[in-house]
Amino acid sequence: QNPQLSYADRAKLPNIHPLASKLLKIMEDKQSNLCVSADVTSSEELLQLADSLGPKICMLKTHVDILKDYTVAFSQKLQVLAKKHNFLIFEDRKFADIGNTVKHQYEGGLYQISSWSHIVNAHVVPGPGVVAGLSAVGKALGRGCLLIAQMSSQGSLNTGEYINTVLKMAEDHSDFVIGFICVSKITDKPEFIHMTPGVQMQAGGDMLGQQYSTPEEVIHNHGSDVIIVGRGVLEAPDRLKAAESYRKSGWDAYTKRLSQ
Ligand code: 5BU
Repeated sequence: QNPQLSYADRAKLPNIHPLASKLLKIMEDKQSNLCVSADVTSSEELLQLADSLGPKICMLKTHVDILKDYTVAFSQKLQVLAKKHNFLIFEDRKFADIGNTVKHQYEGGLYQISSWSHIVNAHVVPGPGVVAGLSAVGKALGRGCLLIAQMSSQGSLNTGEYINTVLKMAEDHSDFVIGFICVSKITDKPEFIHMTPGVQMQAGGDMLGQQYSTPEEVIHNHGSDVIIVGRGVLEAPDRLKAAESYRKSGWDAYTKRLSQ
């Protein structure tokens, strides 16, 4: 049986993507496998969240298209905070079009996502062209992409054979794909990072199909690497305290996994 590699061990693997290595190193250094999903609609509030929760997280996930007041200055301030607190930015854009279109969506438009987001994600439904298109923009900038293997929501259609296709596509583009969005670990290849949304302290769901597992289930039982938490932190009376308790739960589940 393979011994469990630590985040630090994986950061040093010979074939690791530099951005994956950087993230794993951040996780080890900050003892955090927590990504906060900053699903707020004001850029001021998002920046404030990034500054206050920055020390607790390895990554901040955004949906820039829900901001009512996005500006280029906002994206610059966010990058400054990412440097200050040593976290990566992940724009959860879920690209899903032909290569030529996603290339423009990634690089251009109002948001110019490739200029400020370290990581983006994509659905594989269009076939390998979606990754090739994103890679044409992001690779030279040292960016990374996550492929959506499984969604957290009820009735999600990406099951079974779909996941094998995702794996193959990731392996074919390992110079740009650094991992997966998934419910549980889908490959033993330690170069890929598994990230899981749909996390709260209590299992359950919301009224619109979201399904929640606990940090312990996600990291320890299902072998994922990063917990992505939105409302579990955002709707808590004290967001900083909540972020710290998710960081601690995620980290404890990881050290428990390592010690087995
Ligand atoms: P929540 O408030 O913790 O439920 O937010 C989860 C976030 O993760 C939210 O921004 C979703 O858009 C995002 N998400 C998800 O919930 N499930 C998925 O499969 C993917 C993204 Br991909």
